[in-house]
Amino acid sequence: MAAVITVSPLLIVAGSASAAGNTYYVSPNGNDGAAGTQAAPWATIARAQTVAKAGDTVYFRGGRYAYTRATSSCSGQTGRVSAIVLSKSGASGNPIRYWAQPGEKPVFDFSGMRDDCRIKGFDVTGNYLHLKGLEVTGAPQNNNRNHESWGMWISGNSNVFELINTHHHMGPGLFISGGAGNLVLNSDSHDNYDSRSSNGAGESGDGFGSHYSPAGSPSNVFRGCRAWQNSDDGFDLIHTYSSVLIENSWSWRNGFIPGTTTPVGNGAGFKMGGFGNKYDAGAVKHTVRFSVAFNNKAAGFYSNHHPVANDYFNNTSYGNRPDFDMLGITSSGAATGKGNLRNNIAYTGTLLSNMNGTTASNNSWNVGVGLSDAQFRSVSTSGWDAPRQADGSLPVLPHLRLAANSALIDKGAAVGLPYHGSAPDLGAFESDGR
Ligand SMILES: [Ca+2]
Ligand SMILES: [Ca+2]
Repeated sequence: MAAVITVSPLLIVAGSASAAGNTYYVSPNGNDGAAGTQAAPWATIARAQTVAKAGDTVYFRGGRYAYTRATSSCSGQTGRVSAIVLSKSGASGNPIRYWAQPGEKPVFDFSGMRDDCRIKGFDVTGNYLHLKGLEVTGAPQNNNRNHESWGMWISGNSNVFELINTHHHMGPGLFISGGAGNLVLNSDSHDNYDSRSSNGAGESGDGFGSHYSPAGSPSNVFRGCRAWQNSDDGFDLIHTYSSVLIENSWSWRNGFIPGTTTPVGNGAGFKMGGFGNKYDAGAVKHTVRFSVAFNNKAAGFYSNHHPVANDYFNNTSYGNRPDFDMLGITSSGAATGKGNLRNNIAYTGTLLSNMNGTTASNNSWNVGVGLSDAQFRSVSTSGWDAPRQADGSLPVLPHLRLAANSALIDKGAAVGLPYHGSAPDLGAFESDGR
């Protein structure tokens, strides 16, 4: 049945005529035979997708959307199935929006799925989609013959994932596989642990990943994201051929069984590329800036045998082992330091590894300042998972921000990014210049 809708006025957007979209509703108490209106919502995102088109908005009412079976059968115990497939695309400047009803919390819960193969919770193959405010949890491994399942798998392009809270999957929380030009904005991925992986428990439970994107394709961007208590890495960029930008993001306590101090997976805060310890001529430069890693099992910032020097600008690494590990690889396969490091702070933990071969200046270890807790307003490692600000950006905490009289203020080098005062400060948080 077609939904009863109100036709909105036409808008002129960026020189092209574009109809303001229609609005639909989905509720855990809805019915896919209903009209899809606020008064008579649908029950499933799949039903909404059959109707929604570019420019439309689908609102999800709060509550639990529980899934027990995939859209197809497992081809075998190592096959792949999906609970939700978003294959219908929006258009440039005119996405299909799948948004939480403002003030409400829709939870997509895959923990009840019993499919005996690898499971994708969300399988996003479409382009120009905007998902916002959705909580995604529980993608299971129902056998021990695979490396992981996935909370969200993205092979589409030019999508926005905003205010996503993806957690407690038996595999990565959000995994971009071949997609390009996607923006992951103000999202959290945590407590992911693939306890039944065939290559070892916990070895694939990353928070966020970007992998396999083709050479020359637009960057995937992670901005304002947090990854914590994931069994493998917080952010992982292994095996990708298009540049990735990570900024204003935090990563902590990865590499342990969630909620414990028992080590399991790799445990890097930001794993910035690499190709399985091999040289690859297709490698490109990635960037991580204004980001914080602390108390990860292994490196806070890790080059992971990447063949190209990444840019590491204005990051703070605290209590990692080590804080910066710049292990790269030469074209002949030899180990060497690779990285361009400016304005970073390494404090506590084991600081630095594989720096020979990098270009590093104006970092905390270069400027002749003895670090102590007094350089910071706070060195607390609690509360980093606090609620976000009203606009979705990260909470403002005193932790690892520079004290008013810190000797690290204005000690940085200009790298083409905004700053206050006479020069950039060191670390992830620029002080106000006074
Ligand atoms: Ca990983
Ligand atoms: Ca400054």
